[in-house]
Amino acid sequence: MHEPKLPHLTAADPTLAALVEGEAKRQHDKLRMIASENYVSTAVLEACGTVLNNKYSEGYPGKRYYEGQQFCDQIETLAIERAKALFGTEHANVQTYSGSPANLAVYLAFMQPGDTFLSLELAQGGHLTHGSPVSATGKWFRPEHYTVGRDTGRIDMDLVRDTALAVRPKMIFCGGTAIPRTIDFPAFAAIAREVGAILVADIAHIAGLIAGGAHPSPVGHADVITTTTHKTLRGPRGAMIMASAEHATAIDKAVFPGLQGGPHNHTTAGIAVALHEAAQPTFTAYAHQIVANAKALATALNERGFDLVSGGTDNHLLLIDLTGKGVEGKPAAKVLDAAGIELNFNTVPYDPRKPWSPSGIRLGTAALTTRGLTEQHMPQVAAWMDDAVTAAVKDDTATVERIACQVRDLLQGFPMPGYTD
Ligand code: DSN
Repeated sequence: MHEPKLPHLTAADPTLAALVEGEAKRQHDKLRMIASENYVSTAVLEACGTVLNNKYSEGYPGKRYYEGQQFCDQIETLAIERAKALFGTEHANVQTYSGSPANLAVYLAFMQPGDTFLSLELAQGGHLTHGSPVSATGKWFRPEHYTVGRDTGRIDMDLVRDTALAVRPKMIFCGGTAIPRTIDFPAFAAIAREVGAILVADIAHIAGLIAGGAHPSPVGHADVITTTTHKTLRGPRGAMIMASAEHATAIDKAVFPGLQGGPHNHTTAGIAVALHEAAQPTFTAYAHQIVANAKALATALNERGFDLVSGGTDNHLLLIDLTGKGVEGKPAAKVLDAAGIELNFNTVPYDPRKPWSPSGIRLGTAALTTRGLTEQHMPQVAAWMDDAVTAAVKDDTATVERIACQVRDLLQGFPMPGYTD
């Protein structure tokens, strides 16, 4: 059953309530390994489902365009102060609706249409909003890209510098959605300084690792930091922008009134709770366990002949080229899902295939760490993945069903926030 319980929803709209209950059980029974997902706490769920949904608060604490802000001002201030304390930044904006609007706000703050910026291409591990041709950021601005080494699978900092010197970008993005290795923030900062560019660190994937001390921080190196709040940071679906004091006004004006109207106060409350949770000692242990689990899984998959981009991982994320296993990413992801292992098909660097049917899969260990799994479980997870990928090649449904049962049995012993048996 969903936790908190849903008696009012069940009475008012049983159809919808049944769908939510179905999703809760699905999340309980699956080994959730989509690298950008997690389980929020029941406290976060409660905060997001309150009467804060009823309130408009255009503006910022102390300077709103609507009355009745006695409590919403305090809630947003709490979230801002907690973000600043957790990450050690001078300024935080907690209003952006999600990661893409947060990144768009940064363009609005620092760029004019047609200006050049430098980033990692989506197909190499970047993000849509880092200048993909199908994104507004690729249509309205002029993206130039650095790449990862063809042989190493790692970002080539010499190439970043050479490209920056050649194209003189106004802004440089580091970070992305499929980068299994540590981001060298000091090296990016040195290059940005040399060419006079604003350095933006998009830490959406690794924010929880940074908060928990399991990845170096961009603070003191990047001019601006954007992050979603729902990945390793384990908050509700939302985003934040952090910066030094000198950029505070530009960022705030870009978010409101530049791009958005009223902030979603219920989400702001959930973010405040998640930031409080992330400041506890248990969160440090969780962040380090995510990385330990990812490394153990990488070792076990390597032993089974999986081809990991860059050979392994430094963080929560593994990117795997399945070409050598004789199956494409999409059919493999579908069979793995049927086997109770949820991840996503993904391009790998220099992928000869298209994004809708790429060569690889991407997975992460944040959600299974929240459930309580540790390194000792990772050889078993790797074995299930190997068997499921082989089953995908052979169209072996009996094996897929066997793994799904075994996954469900294992997960019975690991409680899920937001669900009770
Ligand atoms: N949030 C991104 C991810 O899955 O990594 C996609 O925008």
